[in-house]
Amino acid sequence: LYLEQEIRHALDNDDFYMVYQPKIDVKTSQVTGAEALIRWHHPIDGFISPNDFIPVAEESDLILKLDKYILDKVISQISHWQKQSLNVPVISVNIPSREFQRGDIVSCVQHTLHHYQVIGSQLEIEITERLLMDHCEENIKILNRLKDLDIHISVDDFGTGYSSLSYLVQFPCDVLKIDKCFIDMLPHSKENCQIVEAIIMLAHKLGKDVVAEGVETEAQYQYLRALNCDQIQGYYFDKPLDILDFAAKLTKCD
Ligand code: G
Ligand code: G
Ligand code: NA
Ligand code: MN
Repeated sequence: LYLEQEIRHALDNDDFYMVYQPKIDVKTSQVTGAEALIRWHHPIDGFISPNDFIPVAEESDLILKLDKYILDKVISQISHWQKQSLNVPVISVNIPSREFQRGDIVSCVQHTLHHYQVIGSQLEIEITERLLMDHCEENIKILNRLKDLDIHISVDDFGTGYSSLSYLVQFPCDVLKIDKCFIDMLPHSKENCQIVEAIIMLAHKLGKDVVAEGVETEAQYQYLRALNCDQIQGYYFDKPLDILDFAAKLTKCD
């Protein structure tokens, strides 16, 4: 209950902020995307991980408020960078699967994009594999409405859940993100190599792009490059960056 009250307080005080972790195009080595991740320095307790407070928010309707807050922060930031004539890549936001069942994600996103005059194709929503299973028909409708707004959809932590391949085929998603746990053991574990290779082939056959997350070494990067993985996200290139450091990576429009 303490944490729940503190989250409410932090929302009112605007104590959260977002950091942005670049996604690198394997072929061109350019930053072609970024994942927005929330951070919180509590005035007394110090840094609190989203691993600790997101689940608390998810237990109540607080998550709906938090997601609106995050969407507002990220979309206003995109607009701000664009006003500085920066080439802003596609920015992704994590939306927990409960949001799809309880909140009105589509109208919230649509309203916020319109408010800041940002086009839908600037935004990506990272959903979890769990969403592919829960409330399947309903969720497909919602994802299709997001796609109608030109928003990209990616499936996060792919390979760790229990999505069946038939759901994957039905789902209107553009990107699969291979979970870090498979990347960690590359290229030494033969099994993990086979899994990663199979996911990349599957994704490409389905017309989807693949992002490898948690890439930390040159050897992992080279291996993924050889397998034709599309994008890389991980400490090997960049940690999540604050807004100034991230903006410094972007080129200017001419
Ligand atoms: O960035 P970090 O490794 O600390 O994130 C820890 C966990 O918290 C990850 O599972 C990540 O997906 C989640 N997380 C980070 N930022 C957000 C956010 O803005 N919204 C949601 N729903 N989850 C987030
Ligand atoms: O659950 P999700 O995939 O959204 O979580 C992403 C989390 O992974 C973020 O908290 C981010 O800080 C973390 N992360 C990103 N790249 C790396 C990496 O190379 N190594 C480690 N250990 N964590 C990473
Ligand atoms: Na994510
Ligand atoms: Mn992930």
